Amino acid sequence: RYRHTTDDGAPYETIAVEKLTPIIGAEISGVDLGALVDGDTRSNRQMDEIHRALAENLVIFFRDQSITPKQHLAFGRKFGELHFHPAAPHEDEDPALMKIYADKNSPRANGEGWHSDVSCDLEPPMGSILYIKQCPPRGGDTLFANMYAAYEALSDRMKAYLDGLTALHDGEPIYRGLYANYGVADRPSYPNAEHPVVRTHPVTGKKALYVNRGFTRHINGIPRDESDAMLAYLYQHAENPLFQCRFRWTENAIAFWDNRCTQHRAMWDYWPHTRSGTRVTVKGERPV
Ligand code: AKG
Repeated sequence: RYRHTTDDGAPYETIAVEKLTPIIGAEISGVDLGALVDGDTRSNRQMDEIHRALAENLVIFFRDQSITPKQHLAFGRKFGELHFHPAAPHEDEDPALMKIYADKNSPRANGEGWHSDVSCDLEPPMGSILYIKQCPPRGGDTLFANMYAAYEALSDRMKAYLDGLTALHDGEPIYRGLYANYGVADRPSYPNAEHPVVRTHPVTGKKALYVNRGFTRHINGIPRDESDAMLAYLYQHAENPLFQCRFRWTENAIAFWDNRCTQHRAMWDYWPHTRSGTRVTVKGERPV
């Protein structure tokens, strides 16, 4: 049985942090992100506390934000260089502004299966900042899962088995189907990369399970049927609702998740309605 302990830590002073569950997710209030990025944030305690809230909760949410594409990009840059998606369509203003869009004519929607963003890149993104401007009347929630918790809940024998293993992550199966119909002008590339099955988060030093249904093809160095069985088990384990939260969007809400220790999936349960937004993605490091 998995026992999670939450350490609430010191109180926040410049933002309010309301946890969605004890295990993952928190809603942040008392911050105007547009004003925050336009101000001098180097000495800004709010930015430090947002960093801390992300590290503690893995995904954080902000409601009723009014930010321009420039401010969205600038907020992302506070956390590092921006990541450019290898295949997805982007807004005209900037190639780092990825479109998230589905309507009644869409053949597919983004992120319908559990994944960690672009884990097929050699240096997958550390975080993604999604700003949803148009919501369906209901539905279109996003689910997030804590991969530290998924790792910690494995048996000691399973942890020992996984120690040192790597897996191949491949973008092609997802991206070819998803973006083929978008009329992307540039020929998309479909990266692939090998990453440890269990990675250590560079900021918290904690171990997280790092295989996902979306991108992971096989575990290296073991027979294919063993890899298939092992991945099937790990996905089922990682998808336990115990490790999850579910965010119900409202217009102009923002979700900011850490891809290094979470997975997420979007619900496309709102057809024929439209859901639309943009994502800014922050570069990450090679997983170790
Ligand atoms: C992503 O941006 O990676 C998604 O999976 C889409 C999330 C969403 O639309 O809620």
